[in-house]
Amino acid sequence: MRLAEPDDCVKISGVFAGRFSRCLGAADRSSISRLSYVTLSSRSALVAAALAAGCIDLPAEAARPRLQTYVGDWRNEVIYQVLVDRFANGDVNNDFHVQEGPPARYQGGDWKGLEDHLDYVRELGVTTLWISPVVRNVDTDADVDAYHGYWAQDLTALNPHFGDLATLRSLTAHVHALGMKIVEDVVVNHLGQVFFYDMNMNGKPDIYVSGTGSSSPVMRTTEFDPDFDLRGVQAQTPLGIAGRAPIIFVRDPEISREPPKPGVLGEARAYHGLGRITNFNDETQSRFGDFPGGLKDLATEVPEVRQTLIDAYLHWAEEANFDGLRLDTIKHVEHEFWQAFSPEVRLRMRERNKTNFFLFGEALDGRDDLLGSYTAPGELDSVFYFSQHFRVFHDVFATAADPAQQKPASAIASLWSEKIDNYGKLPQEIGIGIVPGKALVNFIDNHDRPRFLYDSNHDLAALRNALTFLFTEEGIPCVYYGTELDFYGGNDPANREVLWKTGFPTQGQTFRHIAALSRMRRNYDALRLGDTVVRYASNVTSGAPDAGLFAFERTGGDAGDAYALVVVNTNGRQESSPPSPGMAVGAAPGTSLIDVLEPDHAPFVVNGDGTLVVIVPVQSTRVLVPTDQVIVN
Ligand SMILES: [Ca+2]
Ligand SMILES: [Ca+2]
Ligand SMILES: [Ca+2]
Repeated sequence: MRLAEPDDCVKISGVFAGRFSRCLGAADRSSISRLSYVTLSSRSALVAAALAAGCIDLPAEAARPRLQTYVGDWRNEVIYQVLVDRFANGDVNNDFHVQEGPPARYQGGDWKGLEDHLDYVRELGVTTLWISPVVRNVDTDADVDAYHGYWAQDLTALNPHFGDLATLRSLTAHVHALGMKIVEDVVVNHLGQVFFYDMNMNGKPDIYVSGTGSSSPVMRTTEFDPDFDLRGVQAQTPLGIAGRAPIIFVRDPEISREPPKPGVLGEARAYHGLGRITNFNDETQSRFGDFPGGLKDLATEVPEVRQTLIDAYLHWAEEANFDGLRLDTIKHVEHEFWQAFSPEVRLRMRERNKTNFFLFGEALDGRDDLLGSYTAPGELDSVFYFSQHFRVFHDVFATAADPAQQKPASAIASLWSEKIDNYGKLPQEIGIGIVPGKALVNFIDNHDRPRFLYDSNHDLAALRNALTFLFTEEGIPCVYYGTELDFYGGNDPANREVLWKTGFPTQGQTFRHIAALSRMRRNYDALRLGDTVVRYASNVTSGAPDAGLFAFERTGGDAGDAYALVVVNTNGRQESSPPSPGMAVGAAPGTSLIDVLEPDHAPFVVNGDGTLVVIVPVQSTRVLVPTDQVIVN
């Protein structure tokens, strides 16, 4: 063996060393652990030995993946949102800057950990993973870490806390091998805390206190995160303002706080430079201001910036074989950006043989018309149904214990009736082939909202009822990791619990409930593909037999003759039923319907006049399917 040249050295760590240590004996393991750098030739020998032992699938990890389409109809998918740092720690070699315990610090989870626990995810019945952003971040800012991945610094590098390209490719390859899919989380609105505004022009980042005189309030200004100023953040001298403050990029390699990459992102002209949003209701601030925390707003209208963002994120989709993009903070970016971004992404993925590439966006906003505006022709396939998060999952389900707080079930009908006006009326060209209003991403909670159990004062029955609703309504269900284990954290970061400390149990009631709902949704075309007709929507939450009752049919459309009638009692205090003679339904008179969630219950038979009598126990749901369509498994 020749002596190693520096360039020949390859670090053996992460997935590579982990796989070795599983395959080799104890003596070999200890020698590997001492060996952080080996020569290429000795590495090759180790690889050959491991391949011979059948424990490394090297081509899948090392080679550029051959892209292909894994998804037929996105409504067949169930999305599972994973905060990578919090799900599973599969490789302690990447645990730098980890501080176990405090939820605002890195905890050590990574892609290898997720790959190691795909069986857990699969048992839950979810089919598509949405993972944290993959690119390198500014590691830490003001003693809070970028464990969530939303503080990008270098779009050309992967986040070393999560793994390397081989690890990421290995994860996506394993996901696809199991028949699952995986989407990339993309932020184009801003980067992390990468520069400061040198307001006093002394070349260093300062914090000052001003206005301490008797008549004015005390103001604390940090040059990293000054308030919005439409003129641009201003330099200030004792003589007054002095034009735009210089933008100075920070160089602190220890925490990856360095001039951003690639290209133009390292220049001041790539940013709006107007300071932090202080009023989110101000459209100008919302569009052009820095996100709170000093997340620097990108000048997404500058062609070079726009192209850089498209190229950088598509690169990872191509390198890692992602099946779609979850797009962050879309309402803080101009529509023209999405009109340029979306068609180019679709075309380029199609050129690489991947169609049905899903583009879905996040606007944290209750305005349904605003959400829908991003699904206009030429923009996104879908958005998170945030209006429903507020107006249904919070207002109707999470408040079920209190009739004074709870909104009636008619609020659901009212929201759904807005879909037809607010969302794009045609599938996107070269998109997923589904009208946006029929492919909304439904969710109960996520990493930016208090968990449902926190919001509902730990109302487990309400959670399970909300989950049944999530899995039976039109659209694509999305489950936030930990929901299956009854996590109950409040606002960020309390809602970002470490999952692996639970030991990945799969026998809890909520876990089994979600698994059963996934199976049910898979079994019944109506629940995935059917159109929706609302059959009953109570106006009251108490004081009447029908309090809290809501019923909708799923049938027709791409489901053909498949039929399901979902009858929900949102009420937390009483059973509920429609007034005599029952509710009018679309199933023919005499049709016998089975509750597939309670198949031992006697069938419900449609009356001769087309009405149906159905009593729904407190805070539960009946999913009724014609007897001749029932699938037994
Ligand atoms: Ca780790
Ligand atoms: Ca300064
Ligand atoms: Ca912006």
